[in-house]
Amino acid sequence: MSKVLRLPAHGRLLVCTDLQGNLGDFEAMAAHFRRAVAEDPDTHVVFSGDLVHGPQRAPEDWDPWLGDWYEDDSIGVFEAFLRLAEEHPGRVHALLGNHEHGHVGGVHTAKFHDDEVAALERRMSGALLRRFWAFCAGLPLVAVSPSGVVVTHAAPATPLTGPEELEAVDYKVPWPLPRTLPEVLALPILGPLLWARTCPPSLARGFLAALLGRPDGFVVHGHDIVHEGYEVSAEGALVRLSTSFGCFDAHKRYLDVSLSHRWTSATELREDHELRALYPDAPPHPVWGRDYV
Ligand SMILES: [Mn+2]
Repeated sequence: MSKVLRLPAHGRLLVCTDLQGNLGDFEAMAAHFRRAVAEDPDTHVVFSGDLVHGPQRAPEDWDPWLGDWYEDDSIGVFEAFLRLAEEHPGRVHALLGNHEHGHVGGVHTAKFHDDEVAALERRMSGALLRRFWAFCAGLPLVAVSPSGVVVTHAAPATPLTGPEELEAVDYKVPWPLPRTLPEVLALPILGPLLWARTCPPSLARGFLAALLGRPDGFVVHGHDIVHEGYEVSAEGALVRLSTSFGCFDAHKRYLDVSLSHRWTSATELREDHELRALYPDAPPHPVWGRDYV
């Protein structure tokens, strides 16, 4: 399985980040995708990793930094993803996130359980678990389009000479697994691409040049929460997008871009055109961390 997903130079691309087991948000995204397909059958959707591993907490134990309450349904999201991919062959894609990576040789995350990998695997039947392992092991790391739009899970905080370096990555991290965030980030390529919150413009532009043969375009990534829904950074080389996890419904955003356009910078992205609300009818809500803490 290739680590680099190549998207065509025509049609439309939707990008959705970190769902972390939020089935309601998955269904909202699937509805946007089905509507886009009805308008343009040549539409692709990329889920940029972390489909799984959410909180299982009662509403009274909820924290406001987690956005609107939901209960983890990682298995439901995985099964719904498989159904959507079956419904639209070759058009529904996912990248490896650090949460999927834990199931196939990476560091086990410990956000909502001491070991989220073990906690999810305990809930799966043997047949489902084997299917999930094969799914995770086959996920690409990066999606690339000639339009200049590149999708990663976390920020591309790594030097890169070309796609062959990504193809050579082994998801099985050598033992002992790193234990601290600095140790994780020090893993070549996989550490930054699955865990980095941001990166300087020079690295982002170098990453784009290594994959596109030119330093323009932009990288869209998730992994870290933007409570406002999105943030353009690295002088237009990056847009950090939050479609689901950690946001209130009013702020959740997904990307909807033309693949026939040639993008030079994320500063070209317009609110309500390319940066769209997951829930356009959600009532306004103050932004956590900005309007209140
Ligand atoms: Mn992540």
